[in-house]
Amino acid sequence: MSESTPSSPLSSGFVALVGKPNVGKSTLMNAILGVKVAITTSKPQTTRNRILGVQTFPEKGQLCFVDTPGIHRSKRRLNRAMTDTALRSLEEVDLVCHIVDAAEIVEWQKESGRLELPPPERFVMDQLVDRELEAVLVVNKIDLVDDKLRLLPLIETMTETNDYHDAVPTSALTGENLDRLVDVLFTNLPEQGMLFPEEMLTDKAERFIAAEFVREKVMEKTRREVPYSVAVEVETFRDDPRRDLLEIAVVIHVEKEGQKGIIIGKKGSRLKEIGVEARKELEGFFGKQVYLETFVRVEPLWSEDPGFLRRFDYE
Ligand SMILES: Nc1nc2c(ncn2[C@@H]2O[C@H](COP(=O)(O)OP(=O)(O)OP(=O)(O)O)[C@@H](O)[C@H]2O)c(=O)[nH]1
Ligand SMILES: [Mg+2]
Repeated sequence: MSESTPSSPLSSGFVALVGKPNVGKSTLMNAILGVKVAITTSKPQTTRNRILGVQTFPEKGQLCFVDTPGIHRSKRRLNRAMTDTALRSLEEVDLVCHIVDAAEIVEWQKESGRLELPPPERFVMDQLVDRELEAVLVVNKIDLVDDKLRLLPLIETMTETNDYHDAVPTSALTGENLDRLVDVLFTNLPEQGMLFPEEMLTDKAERFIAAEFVREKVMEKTRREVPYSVAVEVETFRDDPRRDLLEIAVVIHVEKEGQKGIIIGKKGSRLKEIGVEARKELEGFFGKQVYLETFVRVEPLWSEDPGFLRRFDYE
């Protein structure tokens, strides 16, 4: 054995991050990767695609996270496709992190006087049990819970029932206990060496990331149905090495004329803000200057159009 060979075998595998919308799946993946690969907002149903994020731990192995859209019920075609994407991701993973919101759980337990998971979380759990998947319960957002002892009975019950190998309280926002979660994940993954080259970060193309960063800003700056009526597409992505400049042009698709007006804002003020903030993030991610152009286009009822949904890899 050479000096650089790790003493214990390397474990690795695909780890799906699943749960209801807005529980912190994407925040948790970004926190462990140390890079923002998946967009996050305070609004539910932010993630729409399956996103791979790989983190290599030279001494331990590789965690290949599969971030997924939040599992929820809806009549809308886009939303049904999102939940289908999340459930389909379960077919190809070694381990599942079922992420729940600690504050919501504590609230529900107080109201109902029951120790089990609330119905939407039970629905997710049943999907894992039906598929006989190896799973870990992640009780996230513990920074929002004052009386953390209230979580202990749930954590005990959940591991006793054998539905989960372990239950780990975390805060993806503050980073609390994420190192413990990483250790728990490694103990539940097969010893199979590294699956990807060390420098691998994601399977998503630069164009996808660029479009998503813009969509994040649109979602943050709009309300009601508007954040859910937006799809962003990169029309131009040109790397000019001579000038160390990235030229990116995106189209923000909306469903109605009124939504176009909202996104553009008074004298173009909102679209300008979106552009400035997205550009800053893109420059941080790509490590070079970005020239970003934004256009808004009306595409009536795109969220019900199978062709459009396929074009965005939503369906
Ligand atoms: N206080 C607190 N907020 C958190 C924590 N983790 C995530 N959040 C916040 O919760 C919101 C939702 O986070 P996301 O990571 O987008 O949640 P998600 O589960 O990926 O949501 P969808 O993609 O919509 O399914 C954001 O405002 C995050 O900043 C946490 O541990 N504590
Ligand atoms: Mg997400």
